[in-house]
This record gives sequence, C-alpha cells and structure tokens, in this order.
Amino acid sequence: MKTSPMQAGAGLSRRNVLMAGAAAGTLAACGARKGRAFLSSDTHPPDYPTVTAVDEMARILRERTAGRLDIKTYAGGQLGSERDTLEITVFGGLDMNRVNLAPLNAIEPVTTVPALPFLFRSNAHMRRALDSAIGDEILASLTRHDLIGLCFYDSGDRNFYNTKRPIYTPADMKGMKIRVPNSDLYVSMIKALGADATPMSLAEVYQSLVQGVIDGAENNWPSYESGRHFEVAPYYTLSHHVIAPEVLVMSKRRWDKLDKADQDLVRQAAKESVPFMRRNWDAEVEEARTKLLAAGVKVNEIADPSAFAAAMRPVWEKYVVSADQKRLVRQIEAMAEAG
Ligand code: GTR
Repeated sequence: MKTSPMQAGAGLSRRNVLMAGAAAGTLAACGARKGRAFLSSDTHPPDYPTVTAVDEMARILRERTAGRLDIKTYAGGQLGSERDTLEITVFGGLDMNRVNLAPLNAIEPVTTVPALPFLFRSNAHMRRALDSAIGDEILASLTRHDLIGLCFYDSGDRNFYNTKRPIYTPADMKGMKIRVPNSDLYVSMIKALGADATPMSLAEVYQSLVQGVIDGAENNWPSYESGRHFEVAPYYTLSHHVIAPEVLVMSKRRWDKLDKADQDLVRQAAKESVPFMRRNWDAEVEEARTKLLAAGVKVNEIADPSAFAAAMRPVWEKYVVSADQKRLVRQIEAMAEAG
C-alpha cells in the first residue's frame, strides 16, 4: 500500500513541517507586502543549475512585467526537505517548489514512470520524451493534487556511491545500507539488488555517511559533489540506474489567484528557463566530474549493467499497474531508438 507524504514518517517530519510551514507563512506575508514575489524552495545551493534556472525564470518575469512578477528562492534546503516543503506547497504556505520526481511518487502514481530504473536510455531520450505530450500529461496529473506542474529540468543519471568498495555486480551491494529519497519506488529498487534501503532527506546524507548510519547513496555527479558526499564515500560506480527529471511546481492555491494572462506569463517563463537550465546542467556535470576525478574519487564502470537491470526489473511490475502508466511506459520506450 502506498503511503501519502503525510503518512510516511509522519512522527518525524510533523515538527519540521510545522516549523517550515510557519517560516514560509511569515515569508509569504512579508512577500505579499512587498508586491508578492513568489516564494520558492530548493534543496540545492544557490549556484546549482536548478536554482539558477528558477532565477532565470524570475529575470524573465521581472523583465516582462516591469518587476510586478518575481520569484524569491530559498535555496540550500533552508525551508526543509523536499517532502515537507511539498506538503507546504500543496496547502499554499509556499508558492513554488523545485523538487525531484521522487517525492512526487507518493502523491501521484504516473510520476513513478519516468523514475523507473533503466527506462530512459540516455539523457537525450528523457528530454525527447518529456518535451513531448508525455511530459505535458505527467505535469497535468499533478493538478488533482493541488500542484501545477510548470516544467521539467535535467537531473542526469544517478549512480551508486559508498564508503566501502567498488560495486561491480548486485552481489557487491549485499547488506549495504543505501540511502534513497523518500519514495517507495526507490526503496524497492535497492531491495531488489539485495541491499538495505534507508529513505532520508538529502540534508541528512553527509552526516549519516560519516556516522556509518548508511554505507552509501546514489545520485548524479553534481549532487555527489555539491553535498560533499565524495569526501566520505569515495567509491562512485557508474550504474546509470535512473535518469529521472527534476520538476518545478506551483501551489494551485497561488495559481488560482493569478489571472489568465499572468498564468500564461508564468508558464511561458518556466518553459523558457528549460534550455537555459540544460546548458548549465551539461556544463555542471562536466565540471563536477573533472573536479571529483582530480580529488581522487575512485570511479568504476560496470561491465554488465544488464545484471542490475534484470535484478531491478520486478519493480516495474510492482509500480506500473494502471492503464495510463502502462501506456506511458510503452510510449516512452517507443521513443528510445534515436539514442
Ligand atoms: C538530487 C535532486 C534533488 C534531490 C536529491 C535527493 O539529484 O536534484 O532534488 O531529490 O537528488 O537524492 O534527495
């Protein structure tokens, strides 16, 4: 049975949600007085490509409305984890939120599709699929949960890293405690490999690696670098097991207060921030990789990725259950040919 983000870890997160909600409420009140800049949250630092993409969207909005519409991003997870801030966004305490697809999995089942392991063959395949009607359909599926899906951003491919040893086969992961985002799908993926999955927010990962609460995690090059996880977990294994996008959402409560012309401006500015983000993303991946190799990170390829794909395949059956999910999977697979 799926848990809602409110149910999952409710005891632990309730205080955080309330605190972040109160902070966001105060900020929203200040923002309203100063001409209502949209308040947005991001778990990454200010120079990360998701944050600068939303800054670019803000610049476009200011330019087109003579400063009437604007966005203020609270970066670096200041307002709380993605799961907690999403809840706040749903009830209108925050206007916008840039999150990964993972925390949305518990809210809307079709969002599990682009997060399936080994679904996209490449970043180009993901971009092609999400730039098509498939992407629009997935963004629109959020509306019934009081979120307006504005656009997808890149997140590259996720790879395993750990404190112990290089991973070559699923057997090398046996018994390892691997952190995953708060998503049942990710928990199942790790269990399917014979490892132990520990869901937690990104902000807790560094300390948990240091303390040995977890042995490893999985993420793209820029997150591995910007969170400094490489300092404690130097084995980075190129498993490329998930290529899932980031998502920029807006609270439907805030959206409904905008007139149609402003809604169009917001959608258009979000759309135009995507190519900006992609350019920065590609550069950021290269920069992070170069920096980490120079820092002595021990990177290894996997000779037979099909062993990982086969082990993780049962999660497809578990999570792809509705007719819509099955159709989306078929449509995405049909777009794989061009690489
Ligand atoms: C990053 C992503 C974040 C967050 C993080 C995580 O790649 O950009 O939004 O989801 O992964 O693993 O928690």
